[in-house]
Amino acid sequence: MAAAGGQPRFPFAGAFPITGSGAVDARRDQEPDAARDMAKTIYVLNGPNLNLLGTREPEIYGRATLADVEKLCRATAERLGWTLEFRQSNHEGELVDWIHEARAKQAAGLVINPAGYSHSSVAILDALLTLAAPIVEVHISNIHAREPFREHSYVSKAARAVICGFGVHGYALAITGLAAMIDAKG
Ligand code: DHK
Repeated sequence: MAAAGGQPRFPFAGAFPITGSGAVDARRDQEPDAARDMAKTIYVLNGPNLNLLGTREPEIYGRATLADVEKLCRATAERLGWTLEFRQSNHEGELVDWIHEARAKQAAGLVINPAGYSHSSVAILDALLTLAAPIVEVHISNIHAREPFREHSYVSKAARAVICGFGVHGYALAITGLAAMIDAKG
């Protein structure tokens, strides 16, 4: 196909720009930075009612607040040289969206306390099963020493490790263990 001026015309030229090596090099310089950041990022996701930590059934979940847990997680991650995304939601779909985000951004690993959704959510399990990165499941309480319905967790099917019964210290153990798993692989 030739344009009026005798120049060949490529209808998809705009969609598939042919760039000089300078532009390609510039992109190459940028992309690895973002990829490198995410390669050092761990997601810590918290499910429903964990925003009430500290005041919710303290005889089971203790007196530490979610802000205390975040501080503990950040200190642990920082000591190990990891960056942290720390989130909590009372909504199943939002947790699923964050798992998709961790997948899309190629996070290095994910810690999740799915709280009540542990025992009911196939949607969260399915989302976790799409992640190539290792997953550690955390429960503050010992779910095996409580009501029978808490003994089964759907999420465990996708988890490389499960920690329960250590109180909020379990989060620090989860991050430490996850970091060791990632380092061992990479
Ligand atoms: C937290 C919850 O909210 C419960 O629904 C789970 C978990 C246990 C925990 O121990 O962190 O059954």
